[in-house]
Amino acid sequence: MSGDSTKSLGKGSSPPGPVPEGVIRLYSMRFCPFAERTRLVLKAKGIRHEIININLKNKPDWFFKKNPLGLVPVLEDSKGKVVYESVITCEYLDEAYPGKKLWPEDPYEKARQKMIFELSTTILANKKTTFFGGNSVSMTDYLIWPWFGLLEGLELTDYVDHTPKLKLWIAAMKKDPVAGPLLIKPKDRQNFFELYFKNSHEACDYGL
Ligand SMILES: N[C@@H](CCC(=O)N[C@@H](CS)C(=O)NCC(=O)O)C(=O)O
Repeated sequence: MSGDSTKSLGKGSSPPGPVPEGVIRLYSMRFCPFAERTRLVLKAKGIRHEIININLKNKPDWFFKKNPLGLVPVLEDSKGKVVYESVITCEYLDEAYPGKKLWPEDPYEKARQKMIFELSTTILANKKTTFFGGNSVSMTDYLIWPWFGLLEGLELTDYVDHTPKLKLWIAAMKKDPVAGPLLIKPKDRQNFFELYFKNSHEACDYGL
């Protein structure tokens, strides 16, 4: 799994070569919560992958051929198949690759978890289990988690003090061997935002 911490490719860069056989490529950006969803699923399922970071403040022209919207995350495989939109990439990886299933196999259970995902903010405070889908981590947790990292970065976590169940979930996610290590230090995220909102071409490579 290479590329998580490599410098981003920007305007004027050459397009990367073909994706090696047996590997899936993720076009990402280190501070993007949407791309973090896909990175969590790749890691949770143990999928061999490489990451190419894109400079979102100075995008390469070739990137629009991967995703006409110019957004990360985007997946590309060795056959040239491309998938974008974070929830779609996560669902695709879960269905197309073996390993731990992050959505339940049972159609009703899956529908139920998707309803929980849609209603997550309301359900957060009232849930009865540690994780959203039960007592172990599942897709819903990974889809929601990046936004909590973001709140930490913005030092907006005070409201969690009034929702003990949410507090327990955050503590459990921080201990998860997939999600915990991907958490970005609040200071790094703040410094990234400062550059990003100044439209600095250096923002996406902050800290490298
Ligand atoms: N709906 C998209 C949103 C993705 C998105 O907004 N990604 C941001 C980075 S966090 C992006 O690529 N921004 C570049 C831009 O807005 O030009 C998804 O879920 O994948």
